[in-house]
Amino acid sequence: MAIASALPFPFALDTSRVGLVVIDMQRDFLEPGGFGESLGNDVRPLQAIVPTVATLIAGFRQAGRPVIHTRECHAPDLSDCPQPKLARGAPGMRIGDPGPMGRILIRGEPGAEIVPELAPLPGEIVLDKPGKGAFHATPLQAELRRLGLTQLVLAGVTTEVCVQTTMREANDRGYECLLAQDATESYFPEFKAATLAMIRAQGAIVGWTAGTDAILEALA
Ligand code: TIU
Repeated sequence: MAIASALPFPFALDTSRVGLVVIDMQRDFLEPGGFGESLGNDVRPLQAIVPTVATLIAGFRQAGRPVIHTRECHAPDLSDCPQPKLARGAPGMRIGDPGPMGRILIRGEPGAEIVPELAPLPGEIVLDKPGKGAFHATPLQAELRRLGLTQLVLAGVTTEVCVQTTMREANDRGYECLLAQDATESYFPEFKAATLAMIRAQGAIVGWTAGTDAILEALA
């Protein structure tokens, strides 16, 4: 079923080969005291998309299509965190430092968990990733092959960092990528707008964008 409203041109959704990838909807990015705020950001705009992301996830579950969740986080001993990444952020609020939601961006800490409204169901794939892209140093590619997916709908945060990086990684690996434009957000509205524009430019150079309602209508 085609999504006629997709940009830059209709997206031919293959309901038997599409899966949803929800990027980093973690407390560390959405709640005060986490990694996102430690980088100097106002986290409130990101909280606003939670209901839309929940609707998108529910639609994929309803259709019996895979939902894959990612979490950006690091091993407790920081062995998977490059030194330059470690050195960024406000001193005392860097990766691995103690915060109100546990050690910042560390696997297993409360802040690294996905927000409760979007909690993965038992059996859904949850990938912990040390980078911005979800393919780097994770089994994502193997999981997509195992599931027989050729198309990915992407959602989550932040649009121009982990979502766009993952979308570019997937596009280079041959996946057709559709970004759910109202189920993603940035700390910088102008960066989100630019990301949507650059994805669609040059005849879908990175992929397509569409609204959650249109995606779910095509999936149903
Ligand atoms: N800082 C920022 O915009 N994003 C990140 O660091 N990670 C994700 O986007 N998940």
